[in-house]
Amino acid sequence: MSLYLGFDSSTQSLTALVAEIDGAGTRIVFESAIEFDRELPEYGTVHGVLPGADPAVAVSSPLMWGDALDRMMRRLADSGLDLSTLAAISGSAQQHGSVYLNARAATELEALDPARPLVGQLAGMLARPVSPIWMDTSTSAECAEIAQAAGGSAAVAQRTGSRPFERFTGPQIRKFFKADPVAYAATDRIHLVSSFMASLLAGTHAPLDPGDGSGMNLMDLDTCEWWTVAVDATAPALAQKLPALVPSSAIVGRLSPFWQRRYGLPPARVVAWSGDNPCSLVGTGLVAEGRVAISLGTSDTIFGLMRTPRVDPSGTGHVFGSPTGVYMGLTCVKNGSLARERIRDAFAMTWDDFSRALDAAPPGNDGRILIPWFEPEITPAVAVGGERRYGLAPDDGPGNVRGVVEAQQMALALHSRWMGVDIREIHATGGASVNRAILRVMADVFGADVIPFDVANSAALGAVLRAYHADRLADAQPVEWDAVVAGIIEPNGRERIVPDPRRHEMYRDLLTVYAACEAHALGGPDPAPAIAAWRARHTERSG
Ligand code: XUL
Repeated sequence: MSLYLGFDSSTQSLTALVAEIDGAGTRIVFESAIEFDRELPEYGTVHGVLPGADPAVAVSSPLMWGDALDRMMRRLADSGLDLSTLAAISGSAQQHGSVYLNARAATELEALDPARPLVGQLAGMLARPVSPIWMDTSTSAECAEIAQAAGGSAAVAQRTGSRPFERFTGPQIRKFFKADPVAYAATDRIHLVSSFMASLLAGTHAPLDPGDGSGMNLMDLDTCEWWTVAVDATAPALAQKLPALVPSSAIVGRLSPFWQRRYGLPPARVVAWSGDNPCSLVGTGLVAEGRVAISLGTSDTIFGLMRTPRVDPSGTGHVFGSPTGVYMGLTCVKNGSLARERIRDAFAMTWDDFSRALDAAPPGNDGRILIPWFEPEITPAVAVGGERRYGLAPDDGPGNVRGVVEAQQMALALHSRWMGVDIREIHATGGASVNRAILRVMADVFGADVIPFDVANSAALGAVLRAYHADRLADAQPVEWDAVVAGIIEPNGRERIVPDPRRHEMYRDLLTVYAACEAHALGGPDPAPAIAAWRARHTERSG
């Protein structure tokens, strides 16, 4: 029986999951997380982000991510697990974030001293001390410049799967090149968080997989190669600085001598890392078309597998590569867990209080709407944060709790229509998916069964399963994806949450009100008539 290790390097924490996998089944034998703010306070992050004056800028520390990896490896080595049968390692990482390494990195990654912590040896390899991450919304000018040079937003979307987006790596690279051309010139390799972490494990520059590569506005979705037009439109000499693109199942090396000697680990295969959403696709078992998953994490995302790419004509959604070799559609809402926390903290609630408050306000919230754009939003694009309330008093605890939960689910429903999936079943994952009260709202808004999973971190689970899949492929004993996800992705039938048809009808109607409020918050007409009409219809019905 072999062991497989999967990491999830997310915005706020690093998780490691180890599973024993053989033909008969999968058993999770180790799970641990390092929360950056709490366990690595010396880096000074708040929710995994370095504080700064400009709310549009979001950067984090690549040294902190490396430090967390070193500490997690020690935890694993001290866990008492017999790691001699560790066959392969892969990982998932927050998407879009970039790490800038200088020319010394290539040799220094190979010659790390196992007697010394990783972090001290990493500092000298950085061409830029910070990494812009997916929460950054500061590159609208660069998006416009790239669009113009590459034939327009629609052309970029058609080729790369997404129109130029502020958080995507291409616009971020362009901003860095413009702001600090000297440091840009001294950059030898620009990694995503995923390929950076894989490089640390393998002790050499690791390539990128198409799942994460498609989050850059630089990759041709069709060929899975760099699209020269976008590369040239982004920054000079960029082609030489980008990692190679390889299939998601590629073995990028072996666990380097640094880790072997430092922690007595075996030379396990290192499999290409991918983005957290592509990994979650696998970790929620979505290896066939027709179902979707909703991940309630720092960002809330809705995604599903696509056999052929259908690009979003409205420009809000994305098509990424799927680790299974086809495509996935995704919509990302930025005001996810931090917006829920904002409301919870404003009323000094625990999560149990939050669930009780949600149940204390009526479904539909009497037509009162909260637009929870506490921070600048991605979907729809909102450059300056600021929440809006329609008929909702700011001091009404249950009303605001229901307001934030309903708004988030309605936003996901509204902005995922472009995927064209008739949603009958939703696989729920991410930290907040343990909250059944939230999942009930999800079921009612979508009119779909919601299936929660025992393993909330589907991204780390997806990384474990990808490691297993690639390892078997490398041994010329390939396992079909259906078989890889069978067993572990057995939805827990007992907990399936079934929608209430009457409530779903009500939410379908409320969705038009929500859309009117969103449109108003973006500068459109007053939604008061839509709200009043909804109230009249629903008071009549319940009266
Ligand atoms: C997806 C996105 C986020 C990050 C962080 O496009 O920006 O979901 O991957 O999790």
